[in-house]
Amino acid sequence: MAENDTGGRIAPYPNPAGGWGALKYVALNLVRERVGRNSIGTLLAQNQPDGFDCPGCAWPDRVHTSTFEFCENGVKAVAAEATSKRVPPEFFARHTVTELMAQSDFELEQHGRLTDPMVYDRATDKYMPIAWDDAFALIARHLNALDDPDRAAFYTSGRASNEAAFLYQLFARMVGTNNFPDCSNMCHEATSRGLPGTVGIGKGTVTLDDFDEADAILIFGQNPATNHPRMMGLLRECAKRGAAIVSINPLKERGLERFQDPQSPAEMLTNASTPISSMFVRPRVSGDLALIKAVARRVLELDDDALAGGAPRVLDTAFIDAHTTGFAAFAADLRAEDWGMLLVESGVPRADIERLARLYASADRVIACWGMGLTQHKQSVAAVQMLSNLMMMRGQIGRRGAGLCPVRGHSNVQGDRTVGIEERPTPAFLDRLGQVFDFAPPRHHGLDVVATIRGMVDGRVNVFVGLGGNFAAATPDTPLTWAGLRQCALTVQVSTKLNRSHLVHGRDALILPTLGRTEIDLQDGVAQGVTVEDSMSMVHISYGINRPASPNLLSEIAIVARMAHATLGSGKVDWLARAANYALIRDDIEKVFDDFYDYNARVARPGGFHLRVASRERTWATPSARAQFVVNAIDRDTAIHRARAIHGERLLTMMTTRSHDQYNTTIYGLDDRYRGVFGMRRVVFIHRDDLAMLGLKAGDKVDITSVWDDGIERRADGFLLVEYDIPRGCVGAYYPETNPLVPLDSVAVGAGTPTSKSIPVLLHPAGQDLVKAANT
Ligand SMILES: Nc1nc2c(c(=O)[nH]1)N[C@H]1C(S)=C(S)[C@@H](COP(=O)(O)OP(=O)(O)OC[C@H]3O[C@@H](n4cnc5c(=O)[nH]c(N)nc54)[C@H](O)[C@@H]3O)O[C@H]1N2
Ligand SMILES: Nc1nc2c(c(=O)[nH]1)N[C@H]1C(S)=C(S)[C@@H](COP(=O)(O)OP(=O)(O)OC[C@H]3O[C@@H](n4cnc5c(=O)[nH]c(N)nc54)[C@H](O)[C@@H]3O)O[C@H]1N2
Ligand SMILES: [Mo]
Repeated sequence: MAENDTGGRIAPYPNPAGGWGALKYVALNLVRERVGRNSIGTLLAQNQPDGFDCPGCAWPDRVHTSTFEFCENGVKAVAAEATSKRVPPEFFARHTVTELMAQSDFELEQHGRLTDPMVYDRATDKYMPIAWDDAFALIARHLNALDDPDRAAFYTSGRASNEAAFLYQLFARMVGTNNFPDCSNMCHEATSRGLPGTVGIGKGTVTLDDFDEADAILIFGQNPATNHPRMMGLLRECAKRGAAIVSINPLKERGLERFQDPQSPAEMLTNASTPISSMFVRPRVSGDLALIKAVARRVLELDDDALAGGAPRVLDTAFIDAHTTGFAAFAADLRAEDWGMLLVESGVPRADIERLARLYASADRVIACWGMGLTQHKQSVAAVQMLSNLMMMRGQIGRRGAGLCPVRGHSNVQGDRTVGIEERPTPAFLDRLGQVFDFAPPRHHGLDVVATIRGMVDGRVNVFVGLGGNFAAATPDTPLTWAGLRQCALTVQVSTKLNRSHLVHGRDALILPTLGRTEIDLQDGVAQGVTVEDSMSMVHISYGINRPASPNLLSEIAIVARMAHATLGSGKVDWLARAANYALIRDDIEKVFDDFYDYNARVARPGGFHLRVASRERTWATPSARAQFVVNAIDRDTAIHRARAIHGERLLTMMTTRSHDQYNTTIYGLDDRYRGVFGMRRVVFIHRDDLAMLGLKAGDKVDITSVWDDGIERRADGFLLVEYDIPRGCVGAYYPETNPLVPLDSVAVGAGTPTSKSIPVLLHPAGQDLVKAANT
């Protein structure tokens, strides 16, 4: 056990994930947020037929039709919204923005819910109250003054409902831009850009029922016990009935080792737990493309053996012949690959590759899941496509019990993209939108997150509107991003809680407080529901049940509608009518997207409906109308390779992940108990031999710099070293503290995702003169 000077503690956690530990933390959170007894009923309405969709994550649930499903981190997300703490105008009167900047993200979150619209006042460096109409007039003035609509950017975070997101994209396109940076650009973009090239659509192909029949479940780069806890109950069922679960992750995450189900009285009373993964494959950070390629190569060779020995084929040749193109070139590329290189690049011992290949080749039905461990690297698009190739080799797509399962983050991030939050819209979509609303949408592509930041820094983008999220903290290259935001003429944040993005602002700045999903949304006296699409393409309706945090909140839809009305008038679209009745927006969505036929009727059914995913039906929306095997070479000239050539083994590859007590940039608490970290966040997980190699020891403080070729020094200071079971040459730390280290231009090829899970870094004893150190 190690103590640090701020009272933090490192102590391995002996218990399984879930269980009594989870219940204890739930109680702690309800107390911390001072959630009143009356609101505790809220928790029971989570994911119920007449309740709200959990704002925690995008994992689907069967409980829209059955019983309450317990989820520790879902409770935290709900408690954070249902908190009785408030940030009223008097709070802003007491603090300048400069003062608030000195507070940590954790402290900012603790103040509670925003209650009134606020405008920044330069003279006092404080936010002052503003009437809603005046706020909308200010936005309209800025937008209408732009010489080019592309000087505005409209950010979306994935909690926005389908209705809010649809209205928002319509508004921005009527203003004249496709600048839609969104959280997805930093998240599953490699999935959304990679899968269309192989199976025709950038979504998963499985539903929950498929898990009941899968023989093997491969989990790449995902930490479900923390980030998708409702997935754990399902994995436990799968493990219990004998399905093989494989964790492919540099870390042995606790939840993938053992899980105690808080819903199982037997496990809770006897303090028993269920082992989850039967196999751990541990690539080095960013080694997945090489690993998957190596497995695919072995599957090909196992098929050669079968063919030679007269045994049943390993490849699903019927599927390959009837449904795919490109197999010959793909197989030739695999055969030409150098084994030594695959072993080095993946970091996985040959025996583990062999075990994984044999397991995959012998399982009848396989589901492949993946999270951020696969998507936040330079070659993420290639890795997603290679996984899709591997699954296609054995026809594991589009049949029961098998398929692709990207596990999304924000509860409606998938739905937002479905309804048009897309900086690269298709011509067909634009045609339809233009027809339905009688206008000419802009045709040229817009800016994603990284390009928006670049645009702000260059002074091209100078109005920023954020529909939720925390752009200033979630994005890479923090000092550069902040400089970009600060040169904006106007920044607008539609938010529920105080965050960094309110403090790093443009010359004019607005905070527009909004209802959360747990709150009753009355329009014209009628409670309105909003719809969301989960990670498995189920669309359902969500009704809030709590009293709004303040009488002066507007719904996101009302905010978008009134912003649009003030900017564009209501000649073409009756914005305010839509804000008064959200069913009208669902009618609009139905007119623009065929798959939403009978939207209002179908969403009224318990559990909602499944949005068609063509690849699930083995219909391939690719140019060839077939699933396409794609050849992807392994890039051996990445920033990490180049930096290692200069710095040798001192160069480490850093992944940035979530702790157990945070929701992205929202920090609920300072513990990450499954990884044994308590009361602190500035830690670096590192292998014992790397500590020795660097002449450092656990408990030492280090400053971190990243290596990039533009001569800018990027650093994050004062991190405690924690000896950890992590592959050599790799280190781990938490986000967002480490975002200053991610170079803006370091992105996934073909997706633009910041490479926040493969940052080349050097560690220096804290306080050392880094320029001198780098030269020694
Ligand atoms: N409680 C809670 N729930 C959340 C969130 C939250 O912050 N808190 N965030 C939401 C959002 S937006 C998202 S996107 C999801 C994120 O959920 P996850 O995808 O689970 O995200 P992370 O915690 O960032 O990282 C996941 C895993 O990737 C592994 N990893 C790192 N590098 C590599 C690699 O190179 N290869 C492989 N194979 N693995 C690697 C890490 O060890 C870690 O276990 O969760 C959503 N749900
Ligand atoms: N280094 C590094 N960077 C990363 C990642 C990483 O793994 N490593 N992960 C990336 C990923 S996967 C993602 S998705 C992004 C997340 O990026 P964002 O989505 O921008 O960030 P969040 O932290 O989820 O946003 C939190 C804020 O949203 C507001 N909010 C909460 N609920 C609501 C609501 O109902 N309505 C509105 N209008 N506002 C609300 C609150 O004010 C809160 O402060 O970060 C990315 N950045
Ligand atoms: Mo995400």
